[in-house]
Amino acid sequence: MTEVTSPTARTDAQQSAGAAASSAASTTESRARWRVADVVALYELPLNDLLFRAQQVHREHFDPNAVQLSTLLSIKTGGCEEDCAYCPQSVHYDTGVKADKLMEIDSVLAAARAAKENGASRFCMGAAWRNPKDRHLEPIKEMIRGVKAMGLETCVTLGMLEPHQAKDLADAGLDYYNHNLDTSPEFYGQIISTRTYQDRIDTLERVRDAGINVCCGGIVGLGESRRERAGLIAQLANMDPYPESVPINNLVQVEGTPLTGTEALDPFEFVRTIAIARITMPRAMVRLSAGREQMDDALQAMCFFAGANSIFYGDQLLTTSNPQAEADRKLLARLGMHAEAAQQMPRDASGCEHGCDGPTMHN
Ligand code: SAM
Ligand code: DTB
Ligand code: SF4
Repeated sequence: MTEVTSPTARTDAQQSAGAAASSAASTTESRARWRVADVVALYELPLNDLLFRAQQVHREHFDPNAVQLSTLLSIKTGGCEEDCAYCPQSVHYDTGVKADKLMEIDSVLAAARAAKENGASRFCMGAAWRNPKDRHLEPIKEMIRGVKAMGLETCVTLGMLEPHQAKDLADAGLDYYNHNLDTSPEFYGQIISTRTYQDRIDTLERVRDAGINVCCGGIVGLGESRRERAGLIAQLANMDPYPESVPINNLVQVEGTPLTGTEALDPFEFVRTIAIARITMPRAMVRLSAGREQMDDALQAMCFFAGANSIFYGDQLLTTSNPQAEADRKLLARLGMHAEAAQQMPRDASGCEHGCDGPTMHN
């Protein structure tokens, strides 16, 4: 039977070190390799066993009742030349999304100010580009500096980057770059034909080399198999180091895209995916991303129990809607959860015996 308690170590030395260490908090975890079969075995656990393990891992590293809030803004909407089959912003599909120019800096900063006042701690700016041109980066760097000056963390997602562009963004003080692997290498070709999996990995390496935190996850409900979902998680978890932030999107079906009409994913399979992201990437922020508006409160609560500790907060994602901020505040209050004001620092192995995150938790 497949071992489901730990990833496969790369070397004998790491293997013996890994065996001696506890399953989740080991210092060898970032060097350990998850085989797709290991991840499939996690998917096959009874749901209660999987959730119990995920919650244990979650509590070893985070305050289980804290949620980080990121607000998204589409700073350049539509007209994208890529053909991602899920995306309403691709020129290849007739979805009614019209192509806009890059927003003015002042309007972006006004939106960031509103997000801050509403309680967000991170502001994410998304552009529907295959890749930005160098001339686009000047205003975007201004936006990053302006948003940072408000005390918000910054994230941008602009498509593929050249090494000098990643460095430029790092010099402007960018905290996170979002670029998703989206799905497994095997299924990828059925979803996107205009750029390769390796293109995505190259950009992620450039972001990492520039010293920017990596926000990288994927999208489920595309019609992929469980093994292909496991393949995505294995790819993410085997990045060395794995991403600091892992958005898990559930497909929002938009009329006009080729994926409209795809059979919806079993909600428990979505919860399992969150739990497995938590177990395989213990210190990452796991973000319950697109698709939340289609979930009821109980399902979202299960996702938090499974280890999700970040959400997109604000009435709009990029082109589709998100739960109203007021509804999210009420949900968090009903669950006894609270918004994380700033970056949640993962608890280290010497963390407080009460399961707190450090001295500030005792105030
Ligand atoms: N153009 C950039 C790129 O592709 O990297 C940035 C924006 S793109 C919209 C960011 C991510 O949003 C995609 O990688 C995908 O995971 C997610 N996404 C896009 N459309 C979606 C949809 N209809 N439902 C769920 N997630 C979606
Ligand atoms: C991510 O993984 N999900 C966000 C963010 N990164 C940029 C985008 C979700 C988009 C959902 C479809 C839309 O609103 O257009
Ligand atoms: Fe373009 Fe990004 Fe949409 Fe793909 S996901 S079509 S790259 S905006």
